[in-house]
Amino acid sequence: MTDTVSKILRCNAAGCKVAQTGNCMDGVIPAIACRNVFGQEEPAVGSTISGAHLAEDTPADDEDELEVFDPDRHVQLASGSALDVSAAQSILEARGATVVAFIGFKGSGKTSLFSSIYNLLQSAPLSSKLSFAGSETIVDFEIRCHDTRLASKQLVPKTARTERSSALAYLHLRLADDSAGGTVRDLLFADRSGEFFKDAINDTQLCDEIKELHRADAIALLVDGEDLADNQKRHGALANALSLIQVLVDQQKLSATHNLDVIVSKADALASAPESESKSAKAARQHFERSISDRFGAQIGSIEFWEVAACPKSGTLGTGHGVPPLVRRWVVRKKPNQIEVVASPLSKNLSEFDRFNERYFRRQPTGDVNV
Ligand SMILES: Nc1nc2c(ncn2[C@@H]2O[C@H](COP(=O)(O)OP(=O)(O)O)[C@@H](O)[C@H]2O)c(=O)[nH]1
Ligand SMILES: [Mg+2]
Repeated sequence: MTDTVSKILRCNAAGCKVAQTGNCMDGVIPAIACRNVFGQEEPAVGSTISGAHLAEDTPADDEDELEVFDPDRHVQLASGSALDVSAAQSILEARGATVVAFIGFKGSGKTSLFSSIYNLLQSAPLSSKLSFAGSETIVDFEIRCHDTRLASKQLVPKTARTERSSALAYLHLRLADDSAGGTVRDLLFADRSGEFFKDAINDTQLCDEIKELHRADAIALLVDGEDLADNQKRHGALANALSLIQVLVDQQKLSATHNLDVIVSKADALASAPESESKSAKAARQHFERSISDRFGAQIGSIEFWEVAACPKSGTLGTGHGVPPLVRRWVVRKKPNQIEVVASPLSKNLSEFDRFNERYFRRQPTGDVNV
């Protein structure tokens, strides 16, 4: 054994176990790229303890020693948690991605919508063309989707609430576009608590904190279809959505460079409303859409109107009603400075798992990685 000097990864963030595991708590890859992580030189005895390894207060018994990360032999796995701004930025810089920023009030269906995309991809490609090719945030998707599944033993599907305190978080999905020779498309969904948007209407200074809008390729404004179907709540819901757009336009957070998608969620609630309510809902919705186009058409780059039922609780609409065409629209809405990564055509006669493996690591038949 010889005395060597090795670098131990440390982190300034409380609770981060990078020193023990080598993995950044925020999922930044490589961990040293995280702004909180730094390497500390430390004399170490022997040559096997190194890299992102044991902290001083960790029992250093030989069996627990961690190997140095070797890019030729090891695959760096993401922690699977939601990404912070710097981790999302790393994906944008490394691969390019379509950024979709979700806005709308609490309970309008933001989290359910992008979680449903992940859920739909579990069983089949979207519109038979867009298939799952990986995600850096699988753990967070699973947490958000759990209550919509039978395993949760919930009587009706629910979506885990986005906590008021939680800051801006990004969820990541990678899709293989079979209509474009298997081109890999990365999507980043910016999610934050709906209460924040309510506060922003009354305190316009808060708009400066909604930084995700600046870089977004699409801004998805969710309007609660359940409120729309309800005579008591309808006008308040539509007026609040209009106020949110107005505030964002006034504060120059929404402008001619943006694509705004106004999405009525929970279409199942509208479809199953009694006829009298559904007639008034339809008329109010048409008026609302006209008002948006008339008032903001000249100030916002493009405005489109959509309807989805990400997670229907009643009626005949299937799970994810209206979601696949919306995703397709997002996928092609990329700002021009992004990097296109073309995957090798997928081999035929492979299992879905092998096809995923092939897409994710994009291995050629020789085993070379061609990214
Ligand atoms: N009926 C119905 N409820 C939905 C649908 N999508 C979401 N929800 C429910 O609406 C509630 C709020 O959704 P959530 O995504 O958390 O809203 P967020 O606060 O905007 O993120 C949850 O209980 C969801 O289960 C839908 O398509 N139909
Ligand atoms: Mg939410």
